[in-house]
Amino acid sequence: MTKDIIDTFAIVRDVPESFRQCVSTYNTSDDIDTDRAILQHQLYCNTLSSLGLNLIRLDADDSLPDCCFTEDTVLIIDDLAIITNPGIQSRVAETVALEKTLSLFKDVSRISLPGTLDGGDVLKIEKTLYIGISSRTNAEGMRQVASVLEPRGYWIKPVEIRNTLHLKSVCTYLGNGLIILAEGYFDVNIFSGFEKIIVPKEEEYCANCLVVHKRVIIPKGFPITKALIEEKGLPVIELEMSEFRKADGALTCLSVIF
Ligand code: CIR
Repeated sequence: MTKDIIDTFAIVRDVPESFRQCVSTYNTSDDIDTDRAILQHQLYCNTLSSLGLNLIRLDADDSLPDCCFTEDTVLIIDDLAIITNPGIQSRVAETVALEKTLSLFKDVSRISLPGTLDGGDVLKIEKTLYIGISSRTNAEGMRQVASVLEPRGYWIKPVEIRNTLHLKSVCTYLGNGLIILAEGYFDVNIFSGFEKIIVPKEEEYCANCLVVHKRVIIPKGFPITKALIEEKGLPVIELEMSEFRKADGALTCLSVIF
């Protein structure tokens, strides 16, 4: 019998006043509304708390416009925090605060140049880490993760991705062998052994979902995908994510859960 390990903590970081200066490729005429982003972030935090997670809430840093996207800065695997080396220079200093906090809880290891890695490229399913090789994460970053985790019994599998920011921008794991993904961004045969929900083209943003204690949090406004998830018997919670979407961010990006 396998024992479920229950996630207890979520590290989040407040939205900085400088959020509008974040890195973004999102094509919109609609500027980011920072006040609305702060409100959406608060509702996100409230939701994680209401699902039983203890929040570790870090202060925003206005010199780091993307700092609310904590997922990219660290991988937490068992007793180890692997501090990443984000693949865009403006985000590298975000790791400092995360390392300071996590060193209170975990052993620490670091990805270093020439390796780069964003946490959004790492999809962990049981003992396997699928790592997106992307514009942010390179093969050397992946190799460094492998050198730390393979001796601990993990498997590392590269996934070449295209036309999207991160692997998890287009693919997340819902548990019990079920993956949700958008087609056309990587070779989906890598997940041949899994049951899949394929999101319709017009709802691709909903391929990034956040599972907390068997509830699936999805972005608001994607009714087809919502129904597809509910058909699998999974309870869904919707959250408005409009301002984070404009920043190329999604639900998993805003926390590190362990
Ligand atoms: C960036 O481009 O790095 C941020 N604006 C968005 C990061 C989103 N993070 C994620 O997908 N894990």
